[in-house]
Parts: sequence; C-alpha cells; structure tokens
Amino acid sequence: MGGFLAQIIMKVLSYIEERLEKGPMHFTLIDPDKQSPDRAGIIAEEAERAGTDVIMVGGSAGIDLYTLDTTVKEIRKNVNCPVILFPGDVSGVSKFADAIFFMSLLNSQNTYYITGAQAVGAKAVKLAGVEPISMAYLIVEPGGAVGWVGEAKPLPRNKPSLTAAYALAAQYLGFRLIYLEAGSGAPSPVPVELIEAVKATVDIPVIVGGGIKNREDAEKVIKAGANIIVTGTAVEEAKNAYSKVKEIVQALGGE
Ligand code: 1GP
Repeated sequence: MGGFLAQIIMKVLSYIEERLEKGPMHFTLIDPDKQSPDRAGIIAEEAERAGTDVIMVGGSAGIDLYTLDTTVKEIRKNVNCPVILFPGDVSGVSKFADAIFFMSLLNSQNTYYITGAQAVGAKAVKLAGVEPISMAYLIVEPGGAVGWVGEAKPLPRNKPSLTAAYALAAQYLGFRLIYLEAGSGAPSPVPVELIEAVKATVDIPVIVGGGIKNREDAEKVIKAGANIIVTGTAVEEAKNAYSKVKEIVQALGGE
C-alpha cells in the first residue's frame, strides 16, 4: 500500500492508468450522507486495508459543504490511497480531496446534466485545486435514484449495441474514463453482454458500478472486461467493511 502517497507528485489519473497496467482495480464509494464523518473514516481505513485502491466520495442527492468537507478530511487522514469526489451535483466539490470525476451524464435528457452543471461547477473545481478527471457517465437500466435525478433515458439491458455506441462517442469526445452505472443498490449489476460490447468497442478504461454485492457479482463483471469495479451499498451495509471489501477484491484475481 501507500503507492499513491509515495508518488505524491503523480497526478491521480496517471496513477490510475499506470496501476491498471497491472490488472483491474476496486474503488469503494462512500456517501457522506449515510454515516458520520468518523464512521466514514473508519470504513475508508478498513476498505484500504482490505485492498481497495481508491475511495470515492459522493451521492446522488445534493450535499452541504460542511458535511462533505468534514467527511473528506476524515477519510483523507485515514488512508494513503487517492480520494476522488464523485459529485451528484455542483455541491459535491471539496478542496480536501485529491481529484474529482468531472462527469457528463451523456444519456440524460436534460442538458443541465450533460454540460450545464459542468459550466456552473468548473470554477469551484479550479479554485479548490482538485484534479479534474473527465469521465463519461452512462446510466443503464434500472438506473436507480441517480437515473431519476439525472433525468436519464436509461440504456436498455438487452441492447448492448446502444451502450457501445454511447461509449465510443464518449471516447471520441475525449473523455478519459467511462462509467457504466446500473444505479446504487440495483438488484443486479450492469449485464455482462453490455460490458463485453463496450470493451470490444473502446480503448479507454471502463468503470462498472451499481448492484455489485458479492464476489460472484464482481467476478462476472471483471470477467466481462471491467477495468474498475465500484462498490458502495454492499460495503456500507456490511457489518464488517473490511471483510466485505476483502471478499470483493478477491474477484480481481490478485489472490
Ligand atoms: C453508485 O455505482 C455506484 O453510484 C455504486 O453502487 O451502491 O450498488 O454499490 P452500489
């Protein structure tokens, strides 16, 4: 561990790209609204000890700056790995994080979520001094709360070519990462056929999240080609965050 801090001058995106050359990664998502900052710090520490590579902080609902800052500070204090913001809206910017996923919800029906919020929030990102990492965000059925809030037209689970078309457009538009999102707490993860179709089409790293609850789910998603898997709910609801992350990272093939 300590790989990121040991290379502190390295930008977070370069760190991720370099780390991916060794194999897939696991990110743990913490929603600052779901627990106290102290508890968030403990979960992050346990997750890193169990092998997670990055802590993401965010949620689909708006968040007040005080809670966000306090949570990010507590997490930053407890881990060596990068802490990346995963904003649900323009309120999700904290200067205490290392980077922010500067996202565009490409399949939203409301331009606010494609370019509007980005224009409103860009200056705050610059002033905060966190590294923006451009990421295309694609919502797949069922899409959950984030699909509803983001006014997405969720990509159909049985039409992989549609998701692949959006993914290729994302690459050609210059996004550095693609996030396939089934929605937090989705009954099942993004279907393997969709992940395979996207991986056969694009060269940039593909992140998959939503509904990955156990090692079996994680294995399917990794086998389909996901470069990074994200778990939030399963870690949050586990009695023991360490054991849950340990179980899921085993799917990465490291042990
Ligand atoms: C949500 O993809 C993330 O934005 C994680 O989903 O909470 O279902 O793990 P889960």
